[in-house]
Amino acid sequence: MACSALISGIKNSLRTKSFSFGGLTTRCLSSKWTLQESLEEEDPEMVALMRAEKKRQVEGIELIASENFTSRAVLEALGSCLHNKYSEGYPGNRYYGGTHVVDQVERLCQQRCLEAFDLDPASWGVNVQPYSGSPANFAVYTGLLKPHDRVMGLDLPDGGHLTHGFMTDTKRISATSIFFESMPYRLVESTGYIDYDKLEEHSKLFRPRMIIAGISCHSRLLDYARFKQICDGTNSILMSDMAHIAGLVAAKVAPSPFPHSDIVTSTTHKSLRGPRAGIIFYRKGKKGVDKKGNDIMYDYEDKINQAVFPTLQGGPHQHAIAAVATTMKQTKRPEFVEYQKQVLRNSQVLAQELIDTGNTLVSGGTECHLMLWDLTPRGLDGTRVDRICELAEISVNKNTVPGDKSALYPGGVRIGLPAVTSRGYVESDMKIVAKFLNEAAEIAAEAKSKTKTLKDFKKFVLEDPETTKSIEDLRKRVTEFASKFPMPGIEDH
Ligand code: DSN
Repeated sequence: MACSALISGIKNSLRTKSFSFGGLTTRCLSSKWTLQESLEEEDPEMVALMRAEKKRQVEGIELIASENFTSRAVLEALGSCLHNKYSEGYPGNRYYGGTHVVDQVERLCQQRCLEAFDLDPASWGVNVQPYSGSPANFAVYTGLLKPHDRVMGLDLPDGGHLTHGFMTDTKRISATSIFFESMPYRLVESTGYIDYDKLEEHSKLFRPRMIIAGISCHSRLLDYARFKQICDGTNSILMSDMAHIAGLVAAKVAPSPFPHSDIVTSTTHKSLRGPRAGIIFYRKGKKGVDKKGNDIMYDYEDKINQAVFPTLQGGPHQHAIAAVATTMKQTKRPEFVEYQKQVLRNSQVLAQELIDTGNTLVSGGTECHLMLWDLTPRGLDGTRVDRICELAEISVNKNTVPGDKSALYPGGVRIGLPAVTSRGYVESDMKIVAKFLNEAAEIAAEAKSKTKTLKDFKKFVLEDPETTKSIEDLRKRVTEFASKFPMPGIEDH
């Protein structure tokens, strides 16, 4: 039977409650529920929420530095039949039957990940199964460290990520600090740049097994060569977490961590603009030669793969793996490279506009897709400005600035350009965005001057007639401006 005839036979028989294969007629689904119902028919309540979120995304200005608007192609891969398949194990060695197709999906994804970053398959391998960035990082620690081994990562209040070992004076927050011993490195408070000298000095005392080069909120490019030199001094593994800048790296508009790192982890949904997923690159092949002249080989591959499955995860999400493969293919388009360049141009212009209008950015500017706006010189804080921005449909996130005493009341907001650039914002739009941000800060300052506590402030901005009018006026202009730009992806999803 031709494929199309088979499909149309199945469709017809589903409507008539039964279908037939080789003469065997099977009653399988009731006439009322065919599993062909649209989401609209099946779950209108959820569709209403999705429409509300879509409207928010279309009408708002999305400046969360880690977010992006992925393509229709990626969303289609995520919504595909690959979602249905279990495939514990790795291509060619699975614990379930029926995996010959998803084996090809996963191999294609691995190949494209290596190609996206110009990596030689003899020297680098990649695991594409981590569900996202945090599981990817923890898989590296699980595979390459013993419990209580020591790690050093950028402190979270200074711009590092939770998974890089975050703990406070009284509590071990991240699992990285619970199961391993973590000591942070920090910024030079006066400059906002990473204090590599202190990292080097402390690494000689702490002797970490691993040093993590990665950021969640830092607007300067990392000096991977310096990290490597510090690691060499203590025989530490260098793991680079390039989640934020992976798209810039793939487009070769930011320095690559690969030449200096032993391991590179990433998410795929930030500047890369793919699905929510994680990936781990590891060195393989020859590492060097011992004193007797014998080759020393990297031993990361089995350890990483074992850590991802079966130690930490179960079945890989093949629909996400397919979407990662599509994303990696997209990195080879000239338009992708142009997009990443535009992200950088937008970031430069917005930073300069903010500075020119009297604002302070940590480190005095940016070299990447994000910046950290220090509101303390304006007598403000991240929480208040974030709240006004949110009411005006501008999404940013409150963030600590160097010298902050509490992560609960941070002094700044993080601003990133990947998402709006995917919608087509260019340099001239950045001037308008800067104006909106300044207006939000002015409203926050006015409301702060009329209230005592943060609780009072939050109530006041919802109730005070003059303030609500100012916010509504700003919100109207923001939504009118943002709605003009196209939205990638699937209309109505
Ligand atoms: N939540 C991401 C970020 O904002 O940087 C990291 O996991």
